Amino acid sequence: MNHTAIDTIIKSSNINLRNIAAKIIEGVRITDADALWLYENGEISSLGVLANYVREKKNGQYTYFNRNFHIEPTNICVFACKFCAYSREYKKREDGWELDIEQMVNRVKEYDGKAITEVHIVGGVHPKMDVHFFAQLLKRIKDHRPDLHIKAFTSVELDYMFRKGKMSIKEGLQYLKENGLDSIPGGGAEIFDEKVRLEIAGDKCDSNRWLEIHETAHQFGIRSNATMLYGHIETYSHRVDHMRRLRDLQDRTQGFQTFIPLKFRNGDNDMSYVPEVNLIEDLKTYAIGRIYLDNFGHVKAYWPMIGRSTAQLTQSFGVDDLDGTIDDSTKIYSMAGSEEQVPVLSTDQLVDLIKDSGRIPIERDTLYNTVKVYDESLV
Ligand code: V47
Ligand code: SF4
Repeated sequence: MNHTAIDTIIKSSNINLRNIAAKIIEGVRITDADALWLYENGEISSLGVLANYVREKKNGQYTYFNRNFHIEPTNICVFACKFCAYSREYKKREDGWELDIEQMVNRVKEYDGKAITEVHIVGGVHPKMDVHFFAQLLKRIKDHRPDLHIKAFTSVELDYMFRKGKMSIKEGLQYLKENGLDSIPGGGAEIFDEKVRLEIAGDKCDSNRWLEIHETAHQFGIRSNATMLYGHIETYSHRVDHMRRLRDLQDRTQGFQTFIPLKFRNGDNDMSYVPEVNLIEDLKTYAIGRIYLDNFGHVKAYWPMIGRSTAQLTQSFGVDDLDGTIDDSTKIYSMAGSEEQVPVLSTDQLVDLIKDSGRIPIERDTLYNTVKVYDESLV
């Protein structure tokens, strides 16, 4: 690893920056106050150097990706998050979509014979799709393709289906696991601060419940991801508070795989009046996430949302994983004004995008086992 850049920061005339850099080099966790200082005062090139130091210490020159596809069972939703451009009310369901099990299994069959390792299933919270419906869906997918890893349902969806099915979190997760659930995606976290959450996401699954579902999942050996929706009405302190709750949980379980900052996009939703943050703010958020979450193995950028050029750049600001490989068919972002209206990238294109950033692409499975290293020098 090239230490020259961080050595320069260690000699910086700014005592706060010097102290934070020293902690990072010594592997000492930074405090909430440090993270806040970096948000408020950290200049972008120093943040890049510090985040890249942590990134390379953890993941070297590797950038991971996996081959997955999405199924979105429905966009009908009982909730009305203000940032959401995707959901439709049940009473206006003719404007949305509702897939039945057969349609979703057929979607899986479209990938027969293709080297896909994961299906990511998330959608709106439909009042009529219950825990038994989803258990049956999982079972049908596993029966058809046992090797496919099923990453499914945000805590928001799980919370609703367990409550409706009168199941505890443990009972619900056990039931879904028996039917084929392998891991849980990171969505629905938004921002944990209760006041901001209430304002933007109403009465959906609260922060403690989101964390409790992930903690229980980890106790069952179900790994999960964690997102943070940033760049709307939250403050820097709210972002630090969000990450602190994740870091604390991770200390207890080690069950999170990756942290995924999600940039708020303001297209066609009830928060369209909130301007989107700029690139510097994006890079800052990735970098501070990488520095602060010292117990997370990976930081992921979801390229359809931020665009492929920014995704390339994030790899110098802590990111070691790019999601959204091939045929990315999710609508949650394209409906809110994502950078990539047709977010399709072939594996070869993604590999080139990573190589062009000077990193070594690694195809991984959901649990970060190596499927293939794309480095000619290792062949
Ligand atoms: O929870 C919704 C976000 C999330 C908007 O775990 C928006 O591997 C920005 O969580 N602007 C769902 N964000 C997507 C998600 C995800 C994506 C990729 C990978 C993984 C993973 C998880 O999308 C929601 C919400 O936070 N979202 N609307 C919007 N207007
Ligand atoms: Fe429903 Fe999820 Fe959209 Fe909120 S973000 S309205 S829970 S689909």
